[in-house]
Amino acid sequence: MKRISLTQYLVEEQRQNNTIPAELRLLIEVVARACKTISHAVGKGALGEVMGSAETENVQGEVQKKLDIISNEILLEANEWGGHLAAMASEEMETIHPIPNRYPKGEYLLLFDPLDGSSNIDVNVSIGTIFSVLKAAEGMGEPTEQDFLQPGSQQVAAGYAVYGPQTVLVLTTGNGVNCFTLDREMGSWVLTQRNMQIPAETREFAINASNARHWFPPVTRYVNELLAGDAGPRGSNFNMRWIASMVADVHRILNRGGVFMYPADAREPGKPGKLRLMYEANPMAFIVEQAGGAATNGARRIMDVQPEKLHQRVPVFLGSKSEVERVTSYHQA
Ligand code: AHM
Ligand code: MG
Repeated sequence: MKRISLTQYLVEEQRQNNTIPAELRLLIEVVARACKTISHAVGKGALGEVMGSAETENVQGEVQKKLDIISNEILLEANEWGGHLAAMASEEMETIHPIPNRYPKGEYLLLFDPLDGSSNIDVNVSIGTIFSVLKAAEGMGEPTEQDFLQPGSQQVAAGYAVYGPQTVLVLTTGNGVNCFTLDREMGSWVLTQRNMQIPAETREFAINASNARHWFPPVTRYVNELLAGDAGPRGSNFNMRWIASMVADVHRILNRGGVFMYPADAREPGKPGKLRLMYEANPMAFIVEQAGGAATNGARRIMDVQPEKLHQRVPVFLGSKSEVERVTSYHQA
């Protein structure tokens, strides 16, 4: 089988479909290279002195792991000097990171969750990196937080890496979804799945059921119907999976269908769900839609939500279209 590298894929895509300008191609390659470095650090585990807590808190008040901070640094350093970016924003940093004046500036904005699934780092369960690319407004001066507050529909690229038994990179530039596997010996990304499509029908769902007592009625109704199995209104048995790494749950759904939910619940009204719109929900929604699935916040398409804050949280329902449409319709009933 002829191996197609990430570089070759991007160059051909640029030539044939004109969807990837040269600067964006460079950006994606730099992010992919950073993910390779993160994968290496993650893979060292206890041998790399990278495990455990850094004893600091991020802007969300969550205790940071050493690998959260290392991954953030890797992405910042890799992307600073290439000339393709105006600024970056990260789940792990309070405010935006403009490109330092000593480097040339480009027209893109990069957002990332450097290491998603933090609770799984120390227990050797799959974790990953999620990223989203926006275009800076024309004639933008010194970048501000405001420049990042664009709805997900404005994304020009999004992707995630999973550091699991294999390291994979899943990418969209708005022309379908492709998966690349890291060849660890060669150090290169090889195209291994073209035009991924989420199966429309599914018998699998993902939700943290320990929060069931806090759920709002539409979620309770939907999950109860699934749990009722073939004797219930759905007339079919459903299986449940919850990895607690969104990257791994979404990757499973891209490959064999399913629905992923992190709803808002009654615990903290000011905190609608756990996942962040800009670093997690938007890029995953872009990928899922590009693979024929759907992603909503229960009321509307996630990518239509106008962001108000960089670190804003949003309820998430994503995956196979028919299931996402059903649970969304229960919110409107
Ligand atoms: P993180 O970015 O701090 O790792 O949090 C996001 C993660 C998701 O990957 C995952 O779906 C969710 O948190 C799991 O949350 P919980 O521990 O509440 O089940
Ligand atoms: Mg994270």
